[in-house]
Amino acid sequence: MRVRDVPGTAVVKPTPPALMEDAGTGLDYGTRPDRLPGLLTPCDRFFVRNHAPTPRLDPRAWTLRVEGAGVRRAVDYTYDDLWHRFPLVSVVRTLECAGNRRALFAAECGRRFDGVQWERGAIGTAEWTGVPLRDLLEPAGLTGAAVEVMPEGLDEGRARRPMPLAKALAPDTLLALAMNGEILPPDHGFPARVVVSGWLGAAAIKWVGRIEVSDRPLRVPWNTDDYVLVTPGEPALPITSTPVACLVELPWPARLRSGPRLVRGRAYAGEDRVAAVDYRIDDGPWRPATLDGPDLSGVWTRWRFAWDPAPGAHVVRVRATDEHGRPQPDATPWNALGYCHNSVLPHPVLVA
Ligand SMILES: Nc1nc2c(c(=O)[nH]1)N[C@H]1C(S)=C(S)[C@@H](COP(=O)(O)O)O[C@H]1N2
Ligand SMILES: [Mo]
Repeated sequence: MRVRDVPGTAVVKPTPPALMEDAGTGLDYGTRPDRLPGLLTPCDRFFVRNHAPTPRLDPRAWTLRVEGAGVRRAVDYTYDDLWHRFPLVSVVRTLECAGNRRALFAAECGRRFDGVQWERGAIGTAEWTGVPLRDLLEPAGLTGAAVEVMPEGLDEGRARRPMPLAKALAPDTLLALAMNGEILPPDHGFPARVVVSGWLGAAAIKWVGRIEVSDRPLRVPWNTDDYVLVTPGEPALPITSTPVACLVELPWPARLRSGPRLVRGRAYAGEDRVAAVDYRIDDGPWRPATLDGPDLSGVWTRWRFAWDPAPGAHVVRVRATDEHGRPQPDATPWNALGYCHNSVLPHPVLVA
């Protein structure tokens, strides 16, 4: 229930260019890849993807309702209930927008895609603290007919995206109340947002006010029209886990001083683990980078390699491979909405 109709602000937190890249919509900001201090992305620079302005919700009047044909009774929770009636768990999980790198996908295929023109910054990792979704569903009495679980947001447009019951019951599917040890910031879903380990960002519904448990598969815009892979002659495929890719912690293009240095970055493979990261300088051989962990699904892993570049223009390529032996491709198969781009990127580096 939306209680106090204070008009939303497009994005509440400051989004200075020193930390964030403006995606040009007024609602969406990426994290600058060269401003990542540690494993976790601090809240002040975590990317924001808003389909509508950030709503300002009053936690004293906010309630969460669990209902639907897949439960015996509807249950309402207050903000206080969430904090005090359940054991809270904390998990570190990465969130990546399925449209991350769309602008680079367009450059690769030579044609523009509709949608937010993301560079590389629509990905971040936080420690999320909250209540496992299964603990919130249980008091409503799941029936044997329950099939899908669909959190719904209180923003304009009521963002919603269903998941199968099994994913909703996974111990690391949470209704998060805090992010990196702080009360969830308004832009990231205060008072409560869902975290769905390894899945595209769109499943991580912010400003949740209702959770529907259905007795049949649900079709909503976010699994029919958006957040689907559309290719000619094929049925639209809803995106769940995102494919292996990596992020180099350098601006694009990068300008470096000569002299030995470490090149650092992260690799992420959605619900899969990252098995290896290799790098290549110009036309040189592929060599293994060092993985610094963590070695977990649903979380990016850090990697590094040492480089002592000669002055001049260079191209650095980094390629991650997931635990099933699938490497990042040289080119991503085209899909109409420009999702899930994970090609190896030719990173331009100019060394003075
Ligand atoms: N209610 C609501 N939830 C939402 C969205 C939204 O616009 N409204 N955007 C989704 C998308 S597409 C992404 S990628 C993530 C972004 O989360 P963040 O803004 O906390 O980084 O939130 C998801 N949850
Ligand atoms: Mo997204």
